[in-house]
Amino acid sequence: MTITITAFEKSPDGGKGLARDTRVRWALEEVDQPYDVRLVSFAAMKEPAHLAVHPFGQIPTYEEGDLTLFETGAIVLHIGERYPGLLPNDANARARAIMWMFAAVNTIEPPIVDLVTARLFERDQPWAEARLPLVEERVHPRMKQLSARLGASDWLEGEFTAGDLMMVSVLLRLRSSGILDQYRNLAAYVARGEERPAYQRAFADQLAINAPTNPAG
Ligand code: GTB
Repeated sequence: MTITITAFEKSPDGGKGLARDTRVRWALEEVDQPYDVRLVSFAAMKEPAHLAVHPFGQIPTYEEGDLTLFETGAIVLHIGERYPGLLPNDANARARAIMWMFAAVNTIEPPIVDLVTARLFERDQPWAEARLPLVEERVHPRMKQLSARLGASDWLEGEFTAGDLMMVSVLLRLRSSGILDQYRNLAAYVARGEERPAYQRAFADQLAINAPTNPAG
């Protein structure tokens, strides 16, 4: 059955892989499933055809036969349950991997999104200078706690799982702030994720669409 995802027609990051379709691409590459991509413009995302697939008018979405999904956590979980390679067979290990997926999107990602928003989109606001340090301060406790838990391990629960895929994807958005590099084991963890051949393929595929030199972009 053909899998189709949606992605930005032109990602604002110019192909750095920070838009959330990259994590879905990565999951599909990890489980070796081919997929099509339907590119959507910002305007098209708010039109009825796309809103029927994604009620909040965002990317990415996932279509497979009569199944339509939005929310990257749900999409990656579905991929992990449908195809081997991302979730352990052992029930407890599987539950722990899913726990880390939730931790990534529910505990780690929100302060990071606030920081990215403050750094990139609120810079010109009169209150930006006062707000930025506050937002940064909220990221550090989570980084410290995650760093302590990961310790010297390669992955959060022994083997690589969908929990790592989501966590690395979320942490990647911190890199440009310089904060990720302040936590050496987390920076190395993210680099390990990026070194995976499946990530490399996912990254290259989104770059092919979004690179500034792409005449179609
Ligand atoms: N919780 C949802 C999920 O995980 O699927 C969040 C989806 C989401 O935020 N999608 C964004 C979107 O469609 C794209 S990824 N935004 C358009 C809109 O809301 O109108 C967020 C994003 C956008 C751009 C960059 N960038 O350029 O660096 C990085 C991340």
